[in-house]
Amino acid sequence: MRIAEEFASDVVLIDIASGMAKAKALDLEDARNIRKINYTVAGSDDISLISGSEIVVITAGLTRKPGMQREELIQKNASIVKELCLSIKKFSPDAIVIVVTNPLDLMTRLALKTLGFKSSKVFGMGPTLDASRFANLIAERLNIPVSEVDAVVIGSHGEGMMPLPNFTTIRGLPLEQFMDEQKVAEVMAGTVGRGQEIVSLLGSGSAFFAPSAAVADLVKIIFKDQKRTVGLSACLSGQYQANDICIGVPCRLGREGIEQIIELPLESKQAQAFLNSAAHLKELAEKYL
Ligand code: 2OP
Repeated sequence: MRIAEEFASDVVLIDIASGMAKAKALDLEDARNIRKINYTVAGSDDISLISGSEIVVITAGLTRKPGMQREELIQKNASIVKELCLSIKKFSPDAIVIVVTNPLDLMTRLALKTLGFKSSKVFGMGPTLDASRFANLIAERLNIPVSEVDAVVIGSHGEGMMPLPNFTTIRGLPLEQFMDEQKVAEVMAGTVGRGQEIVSLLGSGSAFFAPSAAVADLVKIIFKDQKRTVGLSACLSGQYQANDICIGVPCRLGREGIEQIIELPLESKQAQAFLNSAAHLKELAEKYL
């Protein structure tokens, strides 16, 4: 809905559950008169409808149940993502593909390998959401407008997530000037645990409003060629001393996808934590994918 409203563009929803995507498409189009926007949304279980898409967002897959880690979804979601990517390759070979399915970094790597597209055109939405959560918790704690916070999160979209207080600023000033170490540690932990907090409260399913805002923002950056720097799960080839894994890093994004991976000068403890997170992802990828 966010994408259709913002671009008044053609959106196609695909779901394997026959009727589900069609129902949502009808419901979304029923809102057009009230919203006074002439978008079109089609819904189907026939994936050939994505033919010629410029951007494909993969959200299909199981979500966590309370108490589960994202990585426990690996095998089931891998078969779903793989099958989808074979269809995307066939019907939309020029698309930019944004992966949302968990475990995010591993599914992004699997999508990239199955699609065989350039690594600049296949990436995961995760760190964008994580940074928004970090900013939200900081703003709440300091009682300031959330728009004044510029937050940075890297690492895996999982337990290896790394909110970076030393690269996070408020009106241009480092976070540490506004909070003591203890409070910084609390908002960092709150950020890492936010997805799980929502999963536990919901009881079934996982967060969707903030993830949808993050996806819509990425789509906007691409369509408008804004070249903004955002956190993405990108496939690394030497950056941050990591190879052949997808993991959260700041990227400049534009019409052609990732234009540049930004290498932050991490503190040595952070660099080590990042490498540990990357090594853990690689181990899982080699074991299961
Ligand atoms: C989250 O963090 C679903 O992984 C997603 O909420």
